[in-house]
Amino acid sequence: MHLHVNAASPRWAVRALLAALSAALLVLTPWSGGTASAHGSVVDPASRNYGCWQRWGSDHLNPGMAQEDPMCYQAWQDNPNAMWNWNGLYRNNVGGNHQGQVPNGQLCSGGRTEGGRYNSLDTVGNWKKTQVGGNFTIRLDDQASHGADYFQVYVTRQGFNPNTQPLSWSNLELVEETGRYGPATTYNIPVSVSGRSGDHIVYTVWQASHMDQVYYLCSDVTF
Ligand SMILES: [Cu+2]
Repeated sequence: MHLHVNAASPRWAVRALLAALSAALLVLTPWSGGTASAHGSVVDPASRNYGCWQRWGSDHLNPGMAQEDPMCYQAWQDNPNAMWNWNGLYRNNVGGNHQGQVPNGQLCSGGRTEGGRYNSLDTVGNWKKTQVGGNFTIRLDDQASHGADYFQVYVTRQGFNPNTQPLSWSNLELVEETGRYGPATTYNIPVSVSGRSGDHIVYTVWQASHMDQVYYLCSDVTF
């Protein structure tokens, strides 16, 4: 009987070492999804964390990021997993109550979802922006082909300054609500807005169809 203890100890040590190694690999290895945990995000105009992953994912230890792209820099400092898991910014079981589940000032982190992994995306500042016209198309990649019950697209009101003001629901105007999209790996959502110039935030709510899973995605744009 006492042999069990002696025999088990080295095995546990090996298992612990292997677990530590694979955890380290998970943290160190950039990945774009394609696994069982794949979900999705708005890739154009890029969501905040997708953009930071796209620009810096292969070079995220570059100290030049602090100067060149300070908002991404603070995001990587806060939690690199916000970028490695760029496709995982969702809440489950929202019951359609988006404004109740996602408080003002926390819209870009989906209400500090996933244990706070995405909190850095709420940081107010000069995020890199994508140039768009009054008519543009949102492209959303859905690696797991969840489908959509609907998409709601909001744009900040003219006069709101995304570089200095935290984002609240009252700053947003609903400009598009779609019908159902069948499961696919990419969705295109045409949007038409008027009366906008300068810097804005496009806020996309993706109600997935496979279950009650909702994605809350901030994209920084300049009209
Ligand atoms: Cu998913």
